[in-house]
Amino acid sequence: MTKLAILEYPDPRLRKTAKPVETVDDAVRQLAADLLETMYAAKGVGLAATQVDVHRRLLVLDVSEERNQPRVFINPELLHAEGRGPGEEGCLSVPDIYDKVQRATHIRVRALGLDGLPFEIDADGLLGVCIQHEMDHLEGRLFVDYLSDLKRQLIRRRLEKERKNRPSGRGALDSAARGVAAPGAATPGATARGVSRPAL
Ligand code: K1U
Ligand code: ZN
Repeated sequence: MTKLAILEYPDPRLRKTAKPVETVDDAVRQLAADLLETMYAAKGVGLAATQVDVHRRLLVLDVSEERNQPRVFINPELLHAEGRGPGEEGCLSVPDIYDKVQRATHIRVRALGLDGLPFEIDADGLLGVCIQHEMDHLEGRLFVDYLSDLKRQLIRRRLEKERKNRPSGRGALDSAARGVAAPGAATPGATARGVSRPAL
């Protein structure tokens, strides 16, 4: 498994729309494993392929306290949404920023699992919020898009300033120094470990 580099706001690659996964094959299963490793290492509860510069419709989650219930959603579709309420959100691509976002309180989602078979799930609470947040990533949307222009501008400035003050000063591009594969390494090309992977 490979820990991948997570793109950070306002990187324009976070704005790409992901394409459907055509076949659930070993390359897709490897990507899911790498996303889970990356999510656990970053102490997140979810991660979308977009965040590691892979523009395919795949996301992973684990909202369990014990961190032992990984879930993988391939080509997720929102079948039903109802209710509306605020929830506190964070994002590994917008580090150390948390704010309230209004989302549907109950959702039903259909997706493919790692076996390529469809499943459906009803979700509310953190699981429901997290699925909606990750599905937004696949559309190139970020939770900060729901905040005011002023807040978004302040967040952008704060993150840019913090990135400049990092020892390397190169932010998400400095993957090798952080021991992670370069963004986009899961698409054709070499990772930081020099392993190339077939296109999805
Ligand atoms: O970057 C991501 O998409 C992952 C993100 C998922 C998420 C968490 C909470 C609400 C919506 C989406 C995170 O894991 S942020 C970090 C985190 O662990 C966390 C933040 C707030 C509440 C619970 C967990
Ligand atoms: Zn996010």
